[in-house]
Amino acid sequence: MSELLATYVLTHQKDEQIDQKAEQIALGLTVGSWTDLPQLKKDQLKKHKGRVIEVKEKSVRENGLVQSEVTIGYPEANFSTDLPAVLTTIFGKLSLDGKVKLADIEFSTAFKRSLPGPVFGIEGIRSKLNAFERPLLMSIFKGVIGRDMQDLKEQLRLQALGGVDLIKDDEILFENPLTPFEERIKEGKKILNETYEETGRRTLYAVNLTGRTFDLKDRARKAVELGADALLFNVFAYGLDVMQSLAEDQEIHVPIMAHPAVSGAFTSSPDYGFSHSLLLGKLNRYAGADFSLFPSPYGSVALPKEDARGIYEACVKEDTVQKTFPVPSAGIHPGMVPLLIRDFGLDHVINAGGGIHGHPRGAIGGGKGFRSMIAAVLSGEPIEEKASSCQDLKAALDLWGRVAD
Ligand code: 1AE
Repeated sequence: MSELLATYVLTHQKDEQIDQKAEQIALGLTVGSWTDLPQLKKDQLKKHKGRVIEVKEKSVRENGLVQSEVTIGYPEANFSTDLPAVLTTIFGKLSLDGKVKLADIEFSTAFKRSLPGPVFGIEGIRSKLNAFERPLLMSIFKGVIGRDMQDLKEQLRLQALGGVDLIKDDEILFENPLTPFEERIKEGKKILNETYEETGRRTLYAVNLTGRTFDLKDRARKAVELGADALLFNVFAYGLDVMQSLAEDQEIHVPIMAHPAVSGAFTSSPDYGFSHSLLLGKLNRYAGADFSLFPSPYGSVALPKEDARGIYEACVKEDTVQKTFPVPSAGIHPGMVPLLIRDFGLDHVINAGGGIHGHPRGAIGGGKGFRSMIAAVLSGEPIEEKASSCQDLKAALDLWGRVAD
């Protein structure tokens, strides 16, 4: 009988009986309730009751509270093959029941067959761009709310000429009369074809897929029909299952870029919610994200390094599904590139909004400064030497400096 394993971290008083609590969870989230149910049948218990697999003490905090790790096995016969059913079973009422954090889920191989994973993945994205053996570079439209198509087109052109591989909409750009969704796609395509003719470099544009949930598929299909390269998606405002449905739709055959907006409400507490690696790494990946954006350890919105690394690992480790491109983001500038490459290797996307547009020589200089820094780190050329031959890198380092940890 197939089982799904859920690992929780419980924060509790030293004298609390965690073995008992674990048994209550295993029974309460499957066939039992808070009171005895004498009518439970033996064969029902055998087939449907959760089982406690492991209970171990993890750490004792300064305030005396203990953290214990509890792993429960849930019979997959209890739920249908969809993430809402899984999450409601293993972390439904339990998520409201004291200091419990869902650290990890281990799906059976059979269950994993129902999850699409990224349709393109790291390999597919690299092939589209013909860019290998280096981190990709992405920039973000900034300050475009209240601006018209002319401004947007100019910003797109400058970003592409700076040498970025990808450009994404700002996640807070929604349908609006000045820069409508369909216009952004059509006009964006023209501009990026022009810059391709000029530079020979492909740049992909991820347009923000927004609106009411039940309109999303039609909007996404329309986007693809108009030639959209990729879709940005605020997955945690909608839900993982919504993203999964988009990824599974063969008419929506474009990469999906999962934005972490709203996820902090589910992940940031040490005692409640989901672990970062589970939500932004594993679940995003299984539900079909080709890219997962998350705060890096270094910028304006930062995660502890072990959390950021945990997301990265969950995106790229060998599995039955393709790999998701990890995108450590927020407040990134060229002075952080050596640390980003050290921490996340070649298979990640360096993503910057302010670090491109705020460059003293404009967005073209911003992109070039990043590309030059990436080249220096990969070739081992001393940064000072590279900066002396590249004005754009020098200007970025003069303004923002280098970051060390
Ligand atoms: C964690 C997501 C980062 C993001 O989407 C964004 O817009 C970052 O902007 P900058 O690079 O901080 O200006």
